[in-house]
Amino acid sequence: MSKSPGAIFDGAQRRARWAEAQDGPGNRRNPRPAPRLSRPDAADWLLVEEVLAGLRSRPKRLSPAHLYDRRGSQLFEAICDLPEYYLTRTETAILARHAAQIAACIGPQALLLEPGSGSSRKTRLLLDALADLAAYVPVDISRGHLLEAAGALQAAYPHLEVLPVCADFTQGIALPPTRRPPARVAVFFPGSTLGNFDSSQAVGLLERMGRTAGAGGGLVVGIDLVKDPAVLERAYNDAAGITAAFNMNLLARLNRELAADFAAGGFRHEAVWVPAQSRIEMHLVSLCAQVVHVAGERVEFQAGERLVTEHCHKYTDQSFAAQARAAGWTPRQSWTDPRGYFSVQYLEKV
Ligand code: AVJ
Repeated sequence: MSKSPGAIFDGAQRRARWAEAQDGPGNRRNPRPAPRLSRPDAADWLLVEEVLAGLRSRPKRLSPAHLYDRRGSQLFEAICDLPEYYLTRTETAILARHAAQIAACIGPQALLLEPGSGSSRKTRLLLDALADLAAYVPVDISRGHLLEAAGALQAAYPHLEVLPVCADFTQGIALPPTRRPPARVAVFFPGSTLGNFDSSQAVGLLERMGRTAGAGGGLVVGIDLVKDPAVLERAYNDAAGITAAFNMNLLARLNRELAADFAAGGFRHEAVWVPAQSRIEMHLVSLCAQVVHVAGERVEFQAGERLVTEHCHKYTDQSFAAQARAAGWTPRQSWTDPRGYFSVQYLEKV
């Protein structure tokens, strides 16, 4: 990189400034090399406040974001390979089959931003079709997982600028400075993660993504479609019990990180299709009347009481288009699989 004396910031300085702004004053004395991560403790702070608020609400509820600590992220990876969990396989097949068309929608020299990037496995299908990407920005709340995935990706795509951001993407994302100015920003939001958000939250999230992408920005989003309830319920009640372990891991995490004392075996996993809301609901059902302590607070459970841990909304093309339009996005193109199980949509912010 050439240093022009007149320039206020070169790339490295801009990057350091950005990282500092993301990290906040508490971390200024502890500089680390770029790429930097935003707000290392933000997730912990959110955890206490959100968990206690959720346990005081009726029904008791926890944000599905808390399912994804390191162990939870590993279990989710295992879920993706389950025979019953058709979502990942189906979406991957759609992306593989239509990558060239999707890349053509995104256009040249884009910055590709992926909220909740996890292992970035599906991203590679797009990266292979997007030869001249300005940069790839994976955003994930699980720091170790994010860094591992970003490192592997950087090794596989040495010429691509990979800029990982550790953050809760629901809080909005500040774009890191890139070496090459992007022609546009395209948000990649696969996996039906959008389905975790209730309708008004989903609209808010899509709006924030629209603000991040800006006018002319793009959105590639994967949504799971409404189908036979038996197929849906099987996908969240797998025979091997991995989804149950994923759900139950939340309690182990609370025990570990919030000094909670959930008894092993005090709850069971349940996943039910709720047609009126067009969603699968994942619950932890209390097996007996019990008292649990979480971060110093006493929490009572009745026998059979449900703690809601996740909502997984299923869409039709129409219901999704209505939500996207409400958030200022215009649907441009969509792709599905032969069974019509899953849909990948391209939208534009005009
Ligand atoms: C990652 C939110 C898309 O809703 O299918 C999988 C999470 N939960 N099995 C989904 C999940 C239980 C998954 N998403």
